[in-house]
Amino acid sequence: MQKLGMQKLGLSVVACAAALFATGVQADSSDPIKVPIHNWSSQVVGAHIVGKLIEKTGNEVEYVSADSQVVYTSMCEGDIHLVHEVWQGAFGVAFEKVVAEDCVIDAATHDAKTREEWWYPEYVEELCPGLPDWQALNACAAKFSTPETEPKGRFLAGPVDWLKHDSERVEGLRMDFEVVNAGSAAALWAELESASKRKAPVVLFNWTPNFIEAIYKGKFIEFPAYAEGCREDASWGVNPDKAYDCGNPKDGYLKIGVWKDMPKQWPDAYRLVQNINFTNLDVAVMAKLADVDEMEPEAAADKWLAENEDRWKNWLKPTS
Ligand code: TMO
Repeated sequence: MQKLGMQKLGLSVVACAAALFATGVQADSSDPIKVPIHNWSSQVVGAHIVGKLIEKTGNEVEYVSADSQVVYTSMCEGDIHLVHEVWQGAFGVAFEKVVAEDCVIDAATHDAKTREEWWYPEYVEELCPGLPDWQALNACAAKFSTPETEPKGRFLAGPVDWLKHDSERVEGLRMDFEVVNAGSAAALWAELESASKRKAPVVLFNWTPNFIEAIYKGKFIEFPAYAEGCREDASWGVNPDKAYDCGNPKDGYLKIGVWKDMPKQWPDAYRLVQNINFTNLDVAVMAKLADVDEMEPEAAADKWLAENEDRWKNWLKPTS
């Protein structure tokens, strides 16, 4: 359904671009800046923070529900104008491809350092000695089995559009696990809560910064260290015949990407966007406001803005 929406959007943007050529552009355009809404909470809250700041530059914002992989193609085509949470682990490949094609600008790097990886709550260590090492996990794979995956262990992955290549990794490292995708982030947290109450073995996808670390003790699985080449080059790593025989980046970047014509079409908004800089705490707080405090995204964004006025006022100052 989201993909269909994207195609329709593509058409209207072609018309829009044609009109733009005809008139020429000097001041910030009156067209709205299109900001995607994805399927994890810090992003949804942060999109409204970024959107509200853009509005302070006198521009309009339109929020568009978007698949978190397809969005890079959409941004390349000018259908979407800004992605403010580009996680290296999940989206680095898609993002770097469109940057290399010169249709997307790598506009800013947040201070936040990110990690996205298989994760378990602390009590699982008693059931499976040797954790967080991946081989120790694999040695007790059967303990993680469910009727669906028996006799293999279940790895509960995120929604498919986060494209974590978990099945490729299971194959690359010859693990006795089967990947089951959760339908939503909320489904991951519900499963974690239920397993924790029963002290049942569970290994699932998690990331940092996130609100989870404020509520649960736990650790990421340590796979063979990520390195350039592991994802593309089969000969790299412990399995000479398969790619993805490594973990995700541990100190991954969090970036902001924008459509190549944003600096021309919305120069004031672009100046602001280059100054936006979220820390680990910011991203964790955005997730917490939504997932723990159960605030609506707009109200959560207002709260964050009220508590960080000194910072964003500086981001809005024109640089001379
Ligand atoms: C992109 N994500 C933070 C959900 O891993």
